[in-house]
This record gives sequence, structure tokens and C-alpha cells, in this order.
Amino acid sequence: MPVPGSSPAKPFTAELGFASGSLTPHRATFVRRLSEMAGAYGDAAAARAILATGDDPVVYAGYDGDVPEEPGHLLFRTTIINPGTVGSEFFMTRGHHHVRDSAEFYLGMSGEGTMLMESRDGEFAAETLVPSAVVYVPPGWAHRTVNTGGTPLVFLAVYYGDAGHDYASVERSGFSRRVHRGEAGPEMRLAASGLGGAAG
Ligand code: S6P
Ligand code: ZN
Repeated sequence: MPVPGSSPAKPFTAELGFASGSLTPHRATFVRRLSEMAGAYGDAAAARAILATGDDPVVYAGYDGDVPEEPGHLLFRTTIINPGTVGSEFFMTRGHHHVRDSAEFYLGMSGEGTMLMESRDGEFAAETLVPSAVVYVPPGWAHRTVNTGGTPLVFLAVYYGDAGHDYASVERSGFSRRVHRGEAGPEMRLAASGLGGAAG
């Protein structure tokens, strides 16, 4: 049954490039460079130093499936997070809440990473995102994805057509944990402040 007010979308098939993150057909693409999210990283001086060289690396990019952003539809989007660090903190997404608290799931397609999730009352969770993993994000949990590997981290996200994205709350207080390159591998560290308040 069509949802009142929604676009009369027809059935279709899209093709996913598991290694590249390509999505064919797609409605739009997006690119997020370091200059657009330098404040997200714990080491502001390291972010400034990279940008001062004149380099503005692409931290992540992706493709939006050709689906209307309307109630009743399921949006799907690929993301490709490049490998890299700012200081010792791994490249990651800005992270967001959905405006309408609603669930989402991610499918890992290539590379390795960690999803940081935080509920509105400050509960924290982390899940590993690797090929074949399906990670469930419950309604009301902010989420950020971190590339902890040496290759691009590629994944598909599926979420409600009217979910919307709220970046402001994450920009204000960040997540309570950060993921750094440690001597023995990725290390989860407490941030100076987070969505759940001061970490410690
Ligand atoms: C959408 C889903 C992902 C992210 C994407 C970029 O709800 O969670 O597709 O949009 O990984 O992250 P961000 O935080 O910049 O939207
Ligand atoms: Zn989301």
C-alpha cells in the first residue's frame, strides 16, 4: 500500500561495489573533508597542522540510494572512510542523532572499523564493523564510525525516510570515547567530554 503523500517509487535494484562503495544508480554523492570537521578531533593542533600544509584530505565520501526522503521509505547510503589519523585519532564520521528517534542498521562491506554509539542518557556501546557484520543502531542512539584499519572502510547504512540528521548535539559535546592508534593496535580512550557528560 502506498503511503499517503509519498512519491510513487517503483521497485528497482541497485548494485553495490563492496570494495569501492559505489552504488548504481544513486541519487546523490557526498564528500566530507577535514576542514569541515576539524573540531571533531581531540587534537585540534594536529588538525590545524594538517590543514596548514594546504592539504585538506577527504575523510569520507559516499553515495545515496535513489529513494525519496519520505515516511514509509527506507533510505540507504554507502560510506567510504579513508584510512588515516589526526594526531593519533583515527579518521571517523562526524556522527549524529536522528531527528526522529528511529533505528538503523549498517552492513560492513570492506575494511575494518568501530561504531561508537551513545544513548540520550549517556550509555555507551561500541561494535566492530567488518565485512558481513550487520550492526544494529537502536532508536535514540547517536552513532559515529571510525576506520581503524589501513584500507578504506566501506559500509552500507539503511534508515527511515523521515529519520533526519541532527549533527549539532554531537558537535557540542562529542562522544565519550575516542579511538586512537596505539602501539599494539586501536585503543579506545575516554574523551575529555562526551554526550554523556564529562568522562572519567
Ligand atoms: C545515515 C548513516 C550513515 C552516515 C554516514 C556519514 O543515517 O548513519 O550513512 O550518514 O556514514 O556519517 P555522518 O555522521 O557524517 O552522517
Ligand atoms: Zn544514522
